[in-house]
Amino acid sequence: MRKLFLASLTAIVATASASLSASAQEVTLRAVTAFAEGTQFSKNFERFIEKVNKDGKGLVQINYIGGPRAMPPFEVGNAVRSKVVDIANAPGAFYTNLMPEADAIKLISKPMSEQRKNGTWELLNQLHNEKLNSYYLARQFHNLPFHIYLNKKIDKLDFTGLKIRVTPVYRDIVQALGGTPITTPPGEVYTALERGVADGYGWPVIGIFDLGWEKVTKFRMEPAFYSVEVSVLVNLDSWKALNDKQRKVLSDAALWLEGLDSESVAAIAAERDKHAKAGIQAIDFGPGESKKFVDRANDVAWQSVIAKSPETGKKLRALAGN
Ligand code: 173
Repeated sequence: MRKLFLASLTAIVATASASLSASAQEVTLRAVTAFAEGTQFSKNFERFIEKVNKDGKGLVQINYIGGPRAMPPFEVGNAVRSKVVDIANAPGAFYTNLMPEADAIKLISKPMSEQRKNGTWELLNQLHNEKLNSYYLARQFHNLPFHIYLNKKIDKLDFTGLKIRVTPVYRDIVQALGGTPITTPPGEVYTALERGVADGYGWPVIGIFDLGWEKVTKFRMEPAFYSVEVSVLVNLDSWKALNDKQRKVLSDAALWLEGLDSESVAAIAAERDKHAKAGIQAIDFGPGESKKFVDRANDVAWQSVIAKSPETGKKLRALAGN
């Protein structure tokens, strides 16, 4: 009798600890994005989440909390730093308050496969570790540029008298050309244009249709410049708490996500076409002026990064090679 009791007790304990270790093995991470759900700069991150949730069954799952409805975009960096969330999808431009060097990521346009080999990823990861308490899991959109969109026609590269909506991505070049920068998150762009609070805005070559901005946009200024960057960051404590198998699910999905950049070329062509159909005209000052603009945009942005962080800024510029 006593033997039987002990045997069944052992069985119960064994079952209980098995399910305990099974559930302890599957970790659920909370994720937010700095862009509206379902829009261009959240979409691939959402595909990444789907992939992790499929490949990571029994190991690691992601609970997608959402975008700006859940958290203000400029708070996302701080949220991943302080572990309010475990994963964030955000551009460096939205957390330069915590990591001034994040403003340099837009100036690095080498493919991630190269950045992972030549030391760029390593340096940026180290900076994210130190300043954002985060692991730099992935960087998206290295081959997608930005533009300045305008509602007032200009006949030379001069923004004097123009108020232009910016984030840190465009602030230095807008100021260098005499414009007045107004910083807003993406969610406030439509109203700023509609009310004439802004005469134009900076944004990537794709994505203006997501929030209806084509209705309040007349011109797209050429040339395209910089390199869009939206990174996936994992809180460093959350990352360290994962085991090797769990980290592999995330790292493999990160490489897959970076591989989606191959879709950019077709997306750019389709979007420029869509601009034309929506009546958005290109303002183009020709190859000479365009080159001057791109060189100026690069120089003022690097100067600004190097002024804030001389040693690291110079290292990043050497790695970027521009
Ligand atoms: O314009 C912005 O809000 C911005 O900085 C950005 C950065 C990356 C992708 C999309 C927008």
